[in-house]
This record gives sequence, C-alpha cells and structure tokens, in this order.
Amino acid sequence: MKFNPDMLRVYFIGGTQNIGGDKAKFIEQLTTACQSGITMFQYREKGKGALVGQERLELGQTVRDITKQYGVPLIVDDDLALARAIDADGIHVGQSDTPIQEIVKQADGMIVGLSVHDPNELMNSGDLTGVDYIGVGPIYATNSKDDAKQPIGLDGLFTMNQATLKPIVAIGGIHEDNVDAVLKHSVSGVAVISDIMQSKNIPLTIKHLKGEA
Ligand code: 3NM
Repeated sequence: MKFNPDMLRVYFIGGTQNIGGDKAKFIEQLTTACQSGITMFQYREKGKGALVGQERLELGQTVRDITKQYGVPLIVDDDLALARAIDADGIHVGQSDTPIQEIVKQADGMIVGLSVHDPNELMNSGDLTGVDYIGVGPIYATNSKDDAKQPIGLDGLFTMNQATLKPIVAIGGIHEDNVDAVLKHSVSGVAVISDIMQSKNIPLTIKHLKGEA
C-alpha cells in the first residue's frame, strides 16, 4: 500500500494488554474505532499480559479482517514475520538492534514507520530513505508503555519538527484535553492507545483527536 501522510491523522494503536486482556472488548473497541474514522491502526500485542504465539497470530488475522472491511491501513509493531503472516500494510519499529535500513530492505513495499525520541536518535538512525513517517514521543507521560522515555513536551516536538522533513505523528499521553496544543505543532496527526481504547464514546473521541470538536 502506498503511504499518504493523511493516514497519520488519527492513528490508533493497541493490543489486548491495553484493555485488561479482554479480547472481545478489544475487538469491539477496534471495530467501533474503524467505523468512526480512525485513519490507521497498529497491532501492538506487547508488554505485560500480551498474547503470544498462535493466539497473537489468530487475533492478528481477526484484526486484519476488521481493518480491511473498513479500509483502515494496518501496521504491525516490531515483527516483520507477523506483518507478513497477516498481510499487514506496514511495519513500525523502534530504536531496535536491527538498523532501520535493513528493515526497509526487508519490508519490500510495506509502509515503514520509525519511533524517534530526540534529534540525537534521529541522527544516529542514519539514512532514512524508504522510511515513510516518524513517530515522535512520548510528548506527555504515558501509562501504556512500560519502557517509555522521559516526556519531550511540545518544545521537544518543535525541535524534532525542525530536524526532519518526514511526516511526524506525535505519540504518548495524548488525550482529548491536550490534543489541540499538539495539533498546532505541524504534525500530520496523533497516535493514541488509551484515549480510544478506554473511550466510552469513540466517535466523539475521534472528533476531538481530529481537532473537530
Ligand atoms: N510509544 P497512550 S509512547 C506505544 O514514545 C507508545 O514512542 C511511545 O499510549 C513512544 O496514548 C506509547 O495511552 C504509548 O499514552 C502511547
């Protein structure tokens, strides 16, 4: 699938560990989010309580079916083999041991996203040819990632914006009540876990995240 920065506008991320291990509730929230206008989904079954092996694969296949039904591009977190197995549209990686250039080579036409915390990490990532977008964060404190780094705040986001021409999606601790300030920082969009996963009114949450409500 060809990447378009509009896909970053409301980028929902998650796995069952973000909703107390409740698979049915996860599927329900994802389905409602797809119906309500998310522009991309990242399957991130990772961290304490996450599914592994066959269960992780099977849920991934269900996620593929749902996202396909609603035309939502599907990215897989940090696992190229799983991305291939469920026919995902892309792969997202952090600052892992595998150089990003190697990931781009292996991704073979998939969308490629890279997480970057600060300009230093950006510089150390080397040649970013073939990387479609950069995830920058955490902007604010987050409870959804065990090994999250120090929040960079809006100043950090501004600095990152100066440092790259790649489309940026801001991530980490972004909610309906602080999204407007983030959207003023020339980002292509925001990526969230808890704001949508825990929402009781997903259509309204998504409106807020788009800066429309
Ligand atoms: N990556 P929430 S922060 C998956 O800084 C992830 O790279 C981050 O969850 C990074 O929207 C984060 O609930 C968690 O804060 C985002």
